[in-house]
Parts: sequence; structure tokens; C-alpha cells
Amino acid sequence: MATAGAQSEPQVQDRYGRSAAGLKVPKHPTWCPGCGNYAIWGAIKLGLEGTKYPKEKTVICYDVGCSGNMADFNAYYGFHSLHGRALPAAVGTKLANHELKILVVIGDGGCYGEGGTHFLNLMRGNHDICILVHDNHRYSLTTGQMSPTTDKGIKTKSTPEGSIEEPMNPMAIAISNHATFIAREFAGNIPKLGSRITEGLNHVGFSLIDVLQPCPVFNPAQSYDWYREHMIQLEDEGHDPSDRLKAWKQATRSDKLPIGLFVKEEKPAYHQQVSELATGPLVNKNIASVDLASLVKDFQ
Ligand SMILES: Cc1ncc(C[n+]2csc(CCOP(=O)(O)OP(=O)(O)O)c2C)c(N)n1
Ligand code: SF4
Repeated sequence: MATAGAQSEPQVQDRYGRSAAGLKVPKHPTWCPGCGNYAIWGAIKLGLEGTKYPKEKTVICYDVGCSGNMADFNAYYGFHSLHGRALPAAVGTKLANHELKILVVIGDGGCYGEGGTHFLNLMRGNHDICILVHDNHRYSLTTGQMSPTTDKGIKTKSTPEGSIEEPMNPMAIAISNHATFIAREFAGNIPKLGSRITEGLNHVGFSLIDVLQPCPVFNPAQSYDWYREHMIQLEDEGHDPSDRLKAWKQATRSDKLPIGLFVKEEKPAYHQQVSELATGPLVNKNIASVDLASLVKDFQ
């Protein structure tokens, strides 16, 4: 009970009139009611906790978009970037301190569109980062334009007569481009997505988890129910994640939407092959004695 004369804390409210009092996060999420980002947010918490890795050695790199707004709602170290650049920021963070676990939170627009070349090239290097793509098949923050994963013929704000382009197939691209951990999961199954995130974070090397995320505002047709009707589980198909050819067949089938672990391969990660990093993380090195002048001269 407040004592006479004591100053009460100011109650900051979000746009739905909710107060953040009692929450263990800095702010309330601002996503629309029914948005799949709420479920993914919950799964990320489970996934990070599942690694049992020290919180102070975990970093989340966020991109632009509705998904990236999560930067305000997590009590983890993070870096908020824009337009696909969360991907190189994640690699830079890992190479500066390879004792960190790195999760990237990014949308399909940011990862497969704006950051598309980063996406392609990080796989080739087997960089040890876990990329979680909130794949709602739209650029949603900017009010629902088509994205690289929008199906052909779909009408959006930027394609009023129906989209002309074929959709990108992220699973097939990752399978053919050396990615060592490739999964697709559904926002509607939080425990399964959570354990997949743990698995992706524990995988040493590049991991991609494409999450089918309902956006009821700009993609109402692909609802929670729609996904449940169209999905099948790779586990039920007896899929072996060490078989890349069978993974390709599953990724390119058009009758159903396979969910689960497509590929898992053990291979040295990029940072494990850089000789300079063998003696410890770069951040721990004493660079005071490094002769930068002669280094700069080499490049002149
Ligand atoms: C150079 C540039 N390109 C595009 C934008 C606009 N932009 C900001 S967020 C965004 C959409 C991001 O979509 P996605 O990554 O799929 O995330 P979502 O909002 O769907 O979670 C776009 C196009 C911009 N501000 N500047
Ligand atoms: S626009 Fe779509 S993705 Fe963005 S917060 Fe709303 S429901 Fe979620």
C-alpha cells in the first residue's frame, strides 16, 4: 500500500492500454491481435533457455520489420539492424567473439529479399549463426507488399492484379547451397518450434529455421487453420536429415507443405577454420602492441 506522500511509479501504457508493470520484459509487444509473432516470441524464450548457455554469452541480431520489433521486448543482449543487414552483423559479432551464441530474428523480406546475397553467402561459409525467419509471405510492417515468398497470382498492395513472379523456395535454395542445418517449422506449435530453436542454436555451423508465421492482417488466407490443413510432418514421412537428395524432393513437392528437419550435417564451422581464432576470441586479445601503421601501409 502506498504511504502518504510517497511518489508512485508512472504507469506507461501501450496502444492497447496495457501497463508493463509486473512483466519481466522492457515493454509490451505491439503486434496486432492474432499475429504469429507472439507464438514465435514464446518459442524463442523456450529455445534460448533450452540451450542452458549463459545468458550473457547470447546475442540476438534483429532485422527490420514487424518481427524485428521484438528487439524491444526481449531482455537479452541484442543488435537491431535494418534491411537484411542483421545477417552480416551476426557474422561480425560471431567472429569478434566466437564464444557467443548468435540468433538472428528476421523476416522473409529482410532475409530472402533485401539481405538475399548475405543469405546465400553465409551458407557457403558455414558461419555459426542460427537464422530464424518469420516467414509471413509479406512485407508486413510496410503494410503488406509482396515478398520473395509470396505465391504467384496473389493480390497484395503492390500487386493489385496478382503477383507475376514465382515464389522463392528457401528450403530448396539452402539444400542446394551447402547449408548444414535446414528446418521449417510452424508458429502454431510453440514447444516443437522451441526445441528446434535449441537444436539450431546448438548446431555448430549455419542453421536456418524458416517459420510459417500467420499475419492475419496482410495475409489472412494463410491462417493457422490453413497451415494445419496443408502441413505434413517430415518425421511421419520417415525422412532422414542426412539424405540431401530426399530433402530436395520433400522441399520441392507441391501437394503438401512438409515441416520439420530437412538437413543436418556435421562440418567444421567458419570460425573453427580461421587460424587466428585458435588461441581465443579476438575480443580478448591485446591489440595495444599490434603495429597498425605497418598494416595500413600494406594496403596503401
Ligand atoms: C531501403 C529500404 N527498403 C525498404 C524499406 C521499407 N521496409 C521497412 S520494413 C520492411 C518490410 C520488412 O518485411 P519483412 O522482413 O518480411 O518483415 P515483416 O514486417 O513481415 O515481419 C520494408 C520493406 C525501407 N525502409 N528502406
Ligand atoms: S501486420 Fe501482420 S506481421 Fe505485422 S504485427 Fe500485424 S499481424 Fe503481425
